[in-house]
Amino acid sequence: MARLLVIANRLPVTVVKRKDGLRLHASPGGLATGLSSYFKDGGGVWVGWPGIARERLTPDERRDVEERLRARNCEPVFLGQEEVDRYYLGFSNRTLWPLAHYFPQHTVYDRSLWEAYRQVNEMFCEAVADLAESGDTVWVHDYQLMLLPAMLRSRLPDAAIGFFLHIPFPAFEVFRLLPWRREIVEGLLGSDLVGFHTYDYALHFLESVRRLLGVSDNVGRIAWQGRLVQVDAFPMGIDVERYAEAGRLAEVQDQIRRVKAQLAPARVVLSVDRMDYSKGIPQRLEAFDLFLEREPQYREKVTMVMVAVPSRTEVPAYQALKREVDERVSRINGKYGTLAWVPIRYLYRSLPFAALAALYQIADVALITPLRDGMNLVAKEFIASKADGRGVLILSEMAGAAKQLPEALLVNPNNVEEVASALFTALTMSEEEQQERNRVMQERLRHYDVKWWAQEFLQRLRSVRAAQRELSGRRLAGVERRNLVEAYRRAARRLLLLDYDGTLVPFAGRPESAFPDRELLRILGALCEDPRNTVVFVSGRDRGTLGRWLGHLRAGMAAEHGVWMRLPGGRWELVERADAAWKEAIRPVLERFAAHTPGAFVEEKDFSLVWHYRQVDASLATVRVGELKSALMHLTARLNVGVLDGDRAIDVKDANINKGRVAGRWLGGGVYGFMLAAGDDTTDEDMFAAMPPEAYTIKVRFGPTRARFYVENSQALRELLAELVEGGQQGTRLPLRI
Ligand code: ADQ
Repeated sequence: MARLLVIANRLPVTVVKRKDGLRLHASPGGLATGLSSYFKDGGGVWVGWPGIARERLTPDERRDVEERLRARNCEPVFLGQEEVDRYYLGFSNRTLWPLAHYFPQHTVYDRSLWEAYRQVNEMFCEAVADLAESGDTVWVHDYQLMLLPAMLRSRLPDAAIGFFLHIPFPAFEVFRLLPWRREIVEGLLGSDLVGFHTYDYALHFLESVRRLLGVSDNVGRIAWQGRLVQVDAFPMGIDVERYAEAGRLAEVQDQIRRVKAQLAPARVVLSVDRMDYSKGIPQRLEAFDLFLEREPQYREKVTMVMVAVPSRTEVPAYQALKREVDERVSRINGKYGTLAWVPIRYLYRSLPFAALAALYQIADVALITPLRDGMNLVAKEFIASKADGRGVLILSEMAGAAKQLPEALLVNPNNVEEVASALFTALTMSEEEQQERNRVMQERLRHYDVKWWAQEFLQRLRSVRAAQRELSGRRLAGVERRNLVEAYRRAARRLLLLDYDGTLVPFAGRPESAFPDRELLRILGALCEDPRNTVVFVSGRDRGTLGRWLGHLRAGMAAEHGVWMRLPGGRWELVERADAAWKEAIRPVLERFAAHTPGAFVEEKDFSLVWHYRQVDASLATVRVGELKSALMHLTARLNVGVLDGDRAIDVKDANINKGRVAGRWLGGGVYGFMLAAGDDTTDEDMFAAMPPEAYTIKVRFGPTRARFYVENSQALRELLAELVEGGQQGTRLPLRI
């Protein structure tokens, strides 16, 4: 049975060693709830660390733990204390976490921590590789395991691998600070599907891929190492029912009564998070201070209940934060408190579900103001808890959740004045307005709950795999390749239409350095010498260069996408009655754009102008190409001029000219038993489309295309042509039909 393997730093079960033996504590988070249906009947296995250092267990205990965990569908990865310190508290929480939350000042760059991170990712890889069976789906979670997808890909090339990041993916300007940025990005690209909470994070990731690896996406799809990788947003939801119905539980009602007795009649502002510098707790306290200062009528009328769960207490930045929060709380309580009223009730601990649920019920206002937060589930839990629709959420616009909860009072957490005013607005908001806002949010939370999230992700993973299979099926290999060689061998007349740049030679920094090498000339020479062959070079290049580089071969040529043509051994002829008067209008625009874009330059041919941007910084190129295209769209509207997207080049030329017409001319010139067209960029797609269905059309590069087949690169095409040269010679020589 195909299973779902969920890989996360922590298992949903924690092992605790007591004097009386080992205990297993379930700590099911949102993830476990969302995936529960996949875990029924052994349909899922969870792989992760069980929360206890390896050296604290004897070999017997370890076996015992293993057995007991397996009975709960969990597979432990045992980590030693040193590994936990370096991989988890170290690289994960002192490097990746602060960087992802835009705290470069807390970010530590330490090679030994990185090394530990890599090693622990390897350990996880071993564990998963041992466990995985063919057909299993692997879903890796979060920033502790960002190298794992690529590691798994090399061990399990055919596995379905998904990755979800629970924290923000930062803008490239921040991410680039990381010395191991490339490894991290490549690590994630081992997946078939990479998911984030919001589109912003997905776009940040795509930008990093573009800038670090030079690979652009097509609507979130990246062609990487012969595979498609999909990148998209999947905002994580919560178990809405659990919170919506909690108010009815006797245990929760009991809690509500007790807390109310303590706090009433004051109104309650609730703040709940892990004690983490990303959560903006000091700023929140400052805002509450300002609010009490400015609105003295609320003193003794409002109490802030602040729950902060201890977190990563071994990390220095967290210790400093704890001291700061303690001090601020006492300062405010000292400043405003009375014998009858404590302005801030501060709990530094984790709460059991019933206590937390009771606070969600009681609170009039939830003040959730992280400086950065991947999503923030507390905000969602608060809204879902409000069965009667009363209650106001003040939410930081820096939390991923703000994208889904725009009806909340959204604030900039750094703007203390704005947060203080939002508190006033919240406390004076009419019940109708509260209910109106909450109803909309509740409906949305109900629809996009945590089950939806898990299903949506896994469904998407399946569809990416299907698209991938379709495309990889077109790789020219095995029997298809043998058929091609055989068809070539048997044919009495053959037509080969070959693009030049990117197809026969790899791209060079400047167009003039991509001249043909000796090996290529040898292969092409042999192809052209065979009297059964009609070889045509179909290029966007100018005729001068083509003539100089390939003119000595017995081949046909088409220059500037078919403006000029030359029969084998013949002279260049102007075959398309092209117009070039438009150039005067277009050239200055292209030149102006080139002047403002370091690395770009304009190439002028007889009937076309080309704006090259191969050497332009990738993200600047994206911006400039968009601007240039829209400028050209206006200018070319009344001219009969087409704008073509080449490979890192924008080609402007007479609209009637394209490689499809070139193909048509040569096809019309004879009857061929074998036809082949090979090219690498969008201008070659016209040629593919013009070929008859039985022709062998080959895209030189993996990616979406109209061609029937693809090969990885120009080297692979050369190998194919070399094989044709050899195979073709073994065939019987047939008289040439004229
Ligand atoms: P966290 O940073 O931990 O999670 P959050 O999304 O708010 O932040 O999740 C916290 C969870 O812990 C909630 O389910 C909440 O109920 C619970 N919790 C909080 N305080 C508690 C307390 N005192 N006692 C008991 N339980 C408490 C990371 C990212 C988030 C992202 C999640 C999920 O940082 O941005 O939303 O993962 O992807």
